[in-house]
Amino acid sequence: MTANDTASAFTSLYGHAPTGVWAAPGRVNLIGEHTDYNEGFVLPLALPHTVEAAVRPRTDGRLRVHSGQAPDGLTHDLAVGELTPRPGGGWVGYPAGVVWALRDAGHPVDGADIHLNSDVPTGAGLSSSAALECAVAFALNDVYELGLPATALARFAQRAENAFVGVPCGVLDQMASACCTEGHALHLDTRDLAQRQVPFDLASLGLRLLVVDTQVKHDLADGGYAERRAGCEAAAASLGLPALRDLSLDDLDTALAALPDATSRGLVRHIVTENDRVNRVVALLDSGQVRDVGPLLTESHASMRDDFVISCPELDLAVDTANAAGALGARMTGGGFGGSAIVLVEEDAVDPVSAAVHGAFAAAGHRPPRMFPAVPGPGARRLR
Ligand code: GAF
Repeated sequence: MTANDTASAFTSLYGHAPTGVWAAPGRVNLIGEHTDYNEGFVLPLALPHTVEAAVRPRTDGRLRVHSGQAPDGLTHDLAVGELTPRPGGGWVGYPAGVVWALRDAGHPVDGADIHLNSDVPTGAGLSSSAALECAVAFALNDVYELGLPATALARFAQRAENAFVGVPCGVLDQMASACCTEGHALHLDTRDLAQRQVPFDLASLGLRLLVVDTQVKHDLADGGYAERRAGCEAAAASLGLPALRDLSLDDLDTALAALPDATSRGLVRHIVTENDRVNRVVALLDSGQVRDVGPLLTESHASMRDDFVISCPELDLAVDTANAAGALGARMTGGGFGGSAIVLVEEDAVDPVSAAVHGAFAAAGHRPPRMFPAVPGPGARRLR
């Protein structure tokens, strides 16, 4: 996939050249899961996989969108003035939602022709939706000269997903796609979007981060995600806190004793310990103790499996098998209920660990996983 291919496809489709081509990446989250809508900490890195958007503005109030990956092959033609939130409306809701969110805030976006081209795996917990939203948001920001900073574009992308598509996600994925930089993980405080780029160069240390896409498709709209979010918000309210971010590790036991049931105790324990793990991982990266990050990844997985209850047999098998085969640590990444795991591994253990995971999936009768190394790439940008 190249920007020139995406531009040529645009030209054949619409009969005129695009103004430009923009790209926004998918992500893996190194640690800090479900902490974002609890106003806590996350540590994502951008994948080299991107959604590319070739875009040309229109002045007649029409929004035409086409995706090279959509099975229907259709070009959808919508009136920007009539866009209304439509939960469950399919992939068109992501670009349409970004146009709607910008216009709803008073930005003069009068229409566009858009062609999308993606190599971010979908339903794999790698943020294909946020990448799509960010590619479109960055393109519209440029072609309409809106002058919005990356953090504002990420917020518009999140609003598109929350209010237009109807998925109550936090801001992790959109901020990762908008603000990650090559060679770094993004330490983000999701309360005020304060951020720091943390150097993350595993190759120079003889290490690798493997992504294991279990091929179990997950959908954030399927209810489990919204249920966890509602449970966290209810627990914070019952503890008299603005958000679970405001509960410290020191006060955790007292808070747990005050909660009425095991489900809410599990949610709270995961969020408080996970925020602490994010900050411990950042401290280890800062002090060059990168191998010591491994056990914290595995602890995070156990917390999501046992306390937050968002893992699945394939994710557990990937994590357990990788660790038994010599990985330094592993965890599921993203929303859960399927999708991908990440594995921190010594370079010379990549082959045995990969073979062990493939073998375990075959023996269990699961679909073969897709595995690839994650090397932190750049965030959203104009390609041409
Ligand atoms: C999904 C959501 F979109 C994010 O906002 C975040 O909550 C993540 O799940 C879990 O950390 O990717």
